[in-house]
Amino acid sequence: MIAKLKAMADEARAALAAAQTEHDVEAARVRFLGRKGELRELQQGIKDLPEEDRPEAGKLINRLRDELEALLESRQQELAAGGGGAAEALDVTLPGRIGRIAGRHPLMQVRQDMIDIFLGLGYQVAEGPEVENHHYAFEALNYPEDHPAMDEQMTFYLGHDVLLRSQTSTVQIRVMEQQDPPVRVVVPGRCFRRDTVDATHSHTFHQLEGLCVDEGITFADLKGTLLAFAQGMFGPDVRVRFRPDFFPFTEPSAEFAVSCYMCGGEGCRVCSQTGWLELGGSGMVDPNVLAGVGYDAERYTGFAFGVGIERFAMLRYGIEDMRLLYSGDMRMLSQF
Ligand code: 2NL
Repeated sequence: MIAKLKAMADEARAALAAAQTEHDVEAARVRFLGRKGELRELQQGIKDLPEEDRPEAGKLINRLRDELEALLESRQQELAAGGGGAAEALDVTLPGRIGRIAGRHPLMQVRQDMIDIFLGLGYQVAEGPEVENHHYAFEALNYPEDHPAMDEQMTFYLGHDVLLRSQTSTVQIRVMEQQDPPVRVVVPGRCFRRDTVDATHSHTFHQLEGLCVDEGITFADLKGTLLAFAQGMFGPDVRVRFRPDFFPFTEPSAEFAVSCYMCGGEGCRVCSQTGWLELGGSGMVDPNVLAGVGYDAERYTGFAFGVGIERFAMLRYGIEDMRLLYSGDMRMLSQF
């Protein structure tokens, strides 16, 4: 009896492994597990066994039935999946799953466009620490000892003489310490100010500053460079305007603005009817700053400027609330 069962089991396994169609599987089911199948036939032979062997044989038959049913089921599924085996259930002709492709954050797009313009003008890009000390943040930039920018109300202090930079000028100082003129460098980077967050202010923001130092650099070079920058960013038809301003590190100093790219200077909603968009500050590097890094301030002159990257991004993309730039909200970011 047991030998017969084993022989039947081997045959059934072989038949299933050889089955090539769902029809073959069904035929095997009828032959081995069907109402008049081989297993049923053997089961009926149990009653002819000696009394003490019957429970053992019954158990064996039940186990075999479970095994064969499971085998049938899995073979059936393999064939239904369209292949002769598990390996072939993979259809290599199906198109792959396409992952989501990331894009640059709008701030970083604008930053790169700015950098590209200056690369075209022969500038290099430098970056430096966000955590600074009094010397680089203020002293080297010709701030007087009692300047309010050093106040805890305006600058984040992490400890005694450890603070977060509020502009990237600290890096230009480091560049000048490292190399002699000519210097042509732009410095993009994150800056920090103790501002209350609203639609146009953020405690953490981004700047791009530029510095050019060489023999014979004049304010005309500053104007021509910032005109090229403005036209690169807003198109060939824009004009630039300079008005007197004050910074400790430049003399003379000037704020600069671009004629409104929207209305051409007529006055519209974008420029608040002024015809101009203020972009940043600029000026001729104060001789004290040049002398402070060891340059001969009689021989070399230079200009410098600084702009906020958020401002440009908001203008270009029509973003009216700066906080959206930091929200990480995909409904916002996926538009760029
Ligand atoms: C602004 C003003 C400015 C500079 C930044 C600079 C750097 C060195 C020396 C001299 Cl190392 N100047 N940077 C100069 C003028 C203005 O930024 O309003 N930025 C948004």
